[in-house]
Amino acid sequence: MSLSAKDKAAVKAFWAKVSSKAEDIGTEALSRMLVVYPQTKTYFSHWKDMSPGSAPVRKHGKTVMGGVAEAVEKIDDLAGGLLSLSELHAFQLRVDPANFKILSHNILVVMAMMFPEDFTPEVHVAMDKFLTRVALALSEKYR
Ligand code: HNI
Repeated sequence: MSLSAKDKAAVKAFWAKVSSKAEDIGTEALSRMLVVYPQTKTYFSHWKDMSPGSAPVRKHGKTVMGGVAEAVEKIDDLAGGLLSLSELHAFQLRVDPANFKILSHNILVVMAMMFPEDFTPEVHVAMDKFLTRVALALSEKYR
């Protein structure tokens, strides 16, 4: 399930269109993840407020999408490009890698919601494959 040249071009073009809204995408995706998959809340118990759109959710939504932006830049070598982020999640944060799939799904849902015109079937396939590869790259250091 590797990304074709066409997929990569579609990811880059879509990201160029939506990246100015990265903070909103991240906030909505994280908000939904915490509501729809409440088991993910355990990692954020140190936050004052985990409710949708709260200040820490917004701040972390922006941070996570910074990671996605980095992944778009490193699209030709995701495992290498996301290595230190993978190490951080594996050894320090100890996030169960099953959760990467869950957040990726939420990011995809929110992108479809926020950009229905640009989210064509081709973009859908490319972004789905890309986010799956990102989740896989983040899981790299777990074994
Ligand atoms: Ni994640 C911190 C990117 C999925 C829990 N995470 C970060 C940081 C980035 C990041 C960037 C900040 C790193 C730093 O400080 O150097 N995380 C990403 C990306 C994904 C992801 C790109 C997947 C698309 N993280 C997840 C998931 C969880 C998660 C699925 C848990 C459910 N991340 C964390 C936690 C922190 C974190 C916890 C520390 C934040 C804090 O406030 O303590």
